Amino acid sequence: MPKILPPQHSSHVKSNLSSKAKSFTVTDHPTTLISTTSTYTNTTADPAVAFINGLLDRIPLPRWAIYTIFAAGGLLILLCCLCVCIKCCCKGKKKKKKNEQINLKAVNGKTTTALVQPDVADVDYGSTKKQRGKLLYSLEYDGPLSELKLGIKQASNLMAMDLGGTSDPYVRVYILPEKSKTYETKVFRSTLNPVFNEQFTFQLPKSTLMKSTAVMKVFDFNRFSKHEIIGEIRVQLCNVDWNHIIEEWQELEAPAKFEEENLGEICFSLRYVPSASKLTVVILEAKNLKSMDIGGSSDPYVKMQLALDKRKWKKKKTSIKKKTLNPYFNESFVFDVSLDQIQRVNLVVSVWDHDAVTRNDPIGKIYLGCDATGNQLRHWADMLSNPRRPVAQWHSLLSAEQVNSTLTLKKKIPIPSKMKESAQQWYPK
Ligand SMILES: [Ca+2]
Ligand SMILES: [Ca+2]
Repeated sequence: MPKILPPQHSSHVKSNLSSKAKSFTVTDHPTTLISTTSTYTNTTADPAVAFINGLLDRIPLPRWAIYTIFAAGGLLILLCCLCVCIKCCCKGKKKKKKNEQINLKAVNGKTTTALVQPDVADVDYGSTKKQRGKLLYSLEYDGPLSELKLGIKQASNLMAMDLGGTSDPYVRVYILPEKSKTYETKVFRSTLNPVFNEQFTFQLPKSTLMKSTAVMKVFDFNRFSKHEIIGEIRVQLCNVDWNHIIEEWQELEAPAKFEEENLGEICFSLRYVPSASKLTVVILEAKNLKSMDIGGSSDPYVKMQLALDKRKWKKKKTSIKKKTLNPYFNESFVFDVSLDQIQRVNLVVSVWDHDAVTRNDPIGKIYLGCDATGNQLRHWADMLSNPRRPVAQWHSLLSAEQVNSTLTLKKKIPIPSKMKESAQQWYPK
């Protein structure tokens, strides 16, 4: 039934015809009183259609214009959906292709970082901070025995370091700054949630305990390449409440960039004889070297490299001392260096761990010479001011990265003596 509007209403409608009147079209039957444009569509009794028509009537545009806009909008949404679908399909295909490339390389027995790294980036996509996983450890101190017991219980959700999406985790533990002992847990193969349940004992008097830091480093074992660090935890022992046994889960942090850990010390003597143009280096011994092998030991040897004007020039190395962190070498090496050259050289001394199967790893490095500073420069200056006399000194090793970034050496320079030799071969006296 059409509504019969009271007179005051109709006057109100007329006065606001342009804006409000259309609301009255939402009726069961057309009302000729108000709208002429909508009446013919309102002949159906469907209230939903009537409602839509009412809405359309509110828009101050002709119907054909409204329909065109809706059609264009619909087409646009359809196009967007199509684009998203195509993009998704392409991404899937690309990933598949990448995996195939890696598998092919693996079959050939070669892997290149260039191929592996984009996949890692894919995994990290969207998260700014790497999730390294967490570690459950325990701490307990026995005062009368001066014993610190550090337990490595388990780890969870470790970062995957290998291609298969897993890691081969083990934990290395030591106490700084003493670093008298370094322990390692067993290696667990292909898991991100290893249960170690191992405990390590450190002899530490109470006074030392309060100045020490417990370091727990989680590594991924690799048989044929360098073990990669997954993350680490450092606990300052002065902040621990020793009245209780501590057992705590903690998130693994990114490893410290330049290790303040003790890499070891090396003792050698330097002697320079200007008249003979000879520099003699005697590698005497090293002590407290960092353990690089799983058994908690290393197989150290020492490399000496001379750089002239920051260019690699001459090198020599000692013999390898098997399974020791305190090797005794007492090996002498002579370099021909003129008085002019000695002002422009740097001597890089590095200690390496020999590995039979995998690549040898640098334990630590130092350099002496015209670009050196501190303790190293002093040793060099003492040698120069005491010609013909050997001067011995101990040096603390720095990380190889630290030294390499400070002393950036350029490519090797041609050796004049060799050129002379070959020239002599061609033109014998
Ligand atoms: Ca591995
Ligand atoms: Ca080794």
